[in-house]
Amino acid sequence: MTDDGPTLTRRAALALLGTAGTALALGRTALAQATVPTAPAPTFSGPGPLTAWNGLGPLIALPQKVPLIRLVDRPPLYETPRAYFQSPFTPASAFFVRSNLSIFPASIDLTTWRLRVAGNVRTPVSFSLAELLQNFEPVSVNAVLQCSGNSRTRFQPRRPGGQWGNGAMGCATWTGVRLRDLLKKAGVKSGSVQVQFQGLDKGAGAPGSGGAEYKKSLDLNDPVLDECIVAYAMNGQPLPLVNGFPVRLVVPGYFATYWMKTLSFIRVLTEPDTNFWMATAYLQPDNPRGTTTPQAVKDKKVKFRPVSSMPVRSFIVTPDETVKVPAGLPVTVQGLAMSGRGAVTKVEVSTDGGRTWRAASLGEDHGRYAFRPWSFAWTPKTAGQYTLAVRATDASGVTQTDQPIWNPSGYLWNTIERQTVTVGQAG
Ligand SMILES: Nc1nc2c(c(=O)[nH]1)N[C@H]1C(S)=C(S)[C@@H](COP(=O)(O)O)O[C@H]1N2
Ligand SMILES: [Mo]
Repeated sequence: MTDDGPTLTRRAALALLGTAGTALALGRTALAQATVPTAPAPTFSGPGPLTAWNGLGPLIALPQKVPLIRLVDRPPLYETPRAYFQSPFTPASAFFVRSNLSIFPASIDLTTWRLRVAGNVRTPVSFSLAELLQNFEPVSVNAVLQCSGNSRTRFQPRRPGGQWGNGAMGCATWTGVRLRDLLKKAGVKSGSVQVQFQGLDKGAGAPGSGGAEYKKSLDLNDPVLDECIVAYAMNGQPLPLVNGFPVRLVVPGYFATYWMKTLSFIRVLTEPDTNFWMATAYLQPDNPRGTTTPQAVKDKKVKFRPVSSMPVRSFIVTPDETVKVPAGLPVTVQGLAMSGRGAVTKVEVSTDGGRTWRAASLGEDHGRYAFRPWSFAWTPKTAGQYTLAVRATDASGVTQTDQPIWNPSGYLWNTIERQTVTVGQAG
């Protein structure tokens, strides 16, 4: 469990928004931030859940990036605006940014940079970027990267941490070297249990946590290891530095916490990793949905385990709350769906707030770990307020529900998303 460190200003802004109890468009957000810098920090037992699609913050551009919604500056939490999700692939320049430690490298010297593989191996090895590019078979995967705290603003009672709307996710074509090929070069010795990953970022981490080095580990017998890629390209281009240049780990279907940026150290371990980022942070209740209650946590009745695969989710991208739809004319409702637990098999849309559902058409299949676009033709007959909702089903047989999720860290939100639309008289 970890506090992503919202600023006082953000908390204050959230308090105001919560009291107002409204879903806000971005314009009003900036106003709220500007007018309440000194309001007291609320507790996270209130205010109510935020329902705006995106988190709330100013649009700020980091180096190599387009303006993104800044939630926190240091460590950086920048969210991708909704409009970029009109495509099932997210441009690298618009990809969300999140780091747990405050000091991220400002440059990488490729003449000295090496990716090292060490620990319980026959031969410790290291690779330059050129060697990774030239000496290994390149492989690609289309995969969604999603923060485990994506949509944390939906939690009720509210949870501390980055107050993400839905934009702490993105999908890219990742190209690089199979992790297994690198491990093979080093030769994993018997008695090994996990493989640990570390990048180049530094900083104190949560106060008193001992989390000054961001290290994540995967079990050597986890089948996901066979699909892991050490990626040097994102949509065919080098990764932006803040998204992990020169290489990052890609763990298809798993939450982003394992997708180590500026990956530079791979260590084969003979004991399970008990560092802060494995044993204390990024834990979910030990059930598939990752849900429990505040009372059960208080009573110490909850068994936790590290987060791993992402549950099925779906999102309405257009129309958004700024669009006025004319009655009697067709409008296409569009969006994306995804699951880390099996391909998306069905998407359904409701135009009556979730009472009745009809199948949406699935768009092009870019692979089981990618965003699956969907669309739904809708002709609202009469003027008025409508509530659209979307739910997806994946190959594991799970369909999204209205049941909220609750856990102390605000992870794994996948409840049905809704969107209000105003339909006006045509002509
Ligand atoms: N080196 C490094 N890699 C990291 C992290 C980090 O703090 N340091 N954070 C992880 C988390 S929690 C997330 S959500 C993603 C964010 O990736 P992005 O910034 O490319 O969107 O990176 C993951 N990999
Ligand atoms: Mo994250």
